[in-house]
Amino acid sequence: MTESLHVAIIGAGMMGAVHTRAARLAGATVCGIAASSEASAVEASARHAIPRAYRSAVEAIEDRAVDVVHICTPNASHFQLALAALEAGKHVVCEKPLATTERDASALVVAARKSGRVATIPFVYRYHPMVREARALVQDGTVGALQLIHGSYLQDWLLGASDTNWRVDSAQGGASRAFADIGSHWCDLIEWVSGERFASVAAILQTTVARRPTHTARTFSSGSESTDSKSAATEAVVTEDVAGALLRTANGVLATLTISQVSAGRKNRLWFEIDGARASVTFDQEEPERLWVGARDESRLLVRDPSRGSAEQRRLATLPAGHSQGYAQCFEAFVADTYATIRGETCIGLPTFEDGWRSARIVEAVLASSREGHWQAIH
Ligand code: SOE
Repeated sequence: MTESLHVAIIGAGMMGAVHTRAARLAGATVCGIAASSEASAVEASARHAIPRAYRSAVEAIEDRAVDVVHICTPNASHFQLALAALEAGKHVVCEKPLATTERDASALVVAARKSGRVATIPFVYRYHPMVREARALVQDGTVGALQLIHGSYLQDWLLGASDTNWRVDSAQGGASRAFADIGSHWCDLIEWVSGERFASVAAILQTTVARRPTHTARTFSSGSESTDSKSAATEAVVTEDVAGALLRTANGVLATLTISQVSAGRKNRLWFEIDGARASVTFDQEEPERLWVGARDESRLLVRDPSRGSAEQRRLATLPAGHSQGYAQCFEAFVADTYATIRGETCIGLPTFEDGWRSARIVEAVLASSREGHWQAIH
């Protein structure tokens, strides 16, 4: 039996809990947790039965017992923490976006390459078994030459004028909010499933809720993804609630994308369709057990089934057909693949810091296009 990996979690919010659970299910020992203050680290360590509450993130990174550091803090802290963890010789799992600027994301890729450590980023929707099936259908020619890609990623958790979160604050979340937070998932997924690379973009970002309560949470303490600590005062919102983007791939395929965090009733609806010369494939993250395959004569609904379909669908379908898998299993598979890679195995489609940097380049082109009002190249 291989020895269990030892893990430190930095960040005690919703994502800290998701990472802790996935680390344990993948067989790791969670040694300790750091939060925005020692008191919240103590509280989180008791809540998750984690033996050690670190006094600071630095203490977590310097813990000699730790092999892997999971960074689950607000975006603006990712760069410094990931860099420090790599320099301390740790493997790193860093929440997305990898950094709030393309330059910092690129520096992290350099640091990761130099360290020789495994450095991954949870673009976890790649881990839906039916997403793997969609990719296989593109790769085996079932879909045929690509004609058009379209889709959206819609949420409603910031619909109300009283809703806020650290992500709204550009100092903590970065210059782009909705696009960097969820548009990044869609772009990563499409490039990975279709094999295409976006080469240019024309985008418009808009703020639809002009003022929101001033956010008062400390650096990375919030316990939920929805609204958290806020004051009665309001302030002008500078990050976008909605975005529209036209993209063209290097092979000339057109893609259209709609992003929103203010679409009533849409909770986490990442949806895409890839239309080819022979067939179309459609995936909906809120109905992840199925994949619609459209054809002129006869359309089909494929259902996740560990005994059917592509090798990667079978590998990731850990529950029998009809016993729903979802987001949690995606996250668990991503963390398990990260640890398997640390042990020297090769895992298909593991998103790394290179993918985080790629995403930062797309986000920066989107911001520039919206600001300047014209097409931008994506390098
Ligand atoms: C909030 O918009 C959020 O939690 C994102 O930050 C995640 O990356 C996405 O998977 C779900 O929504």
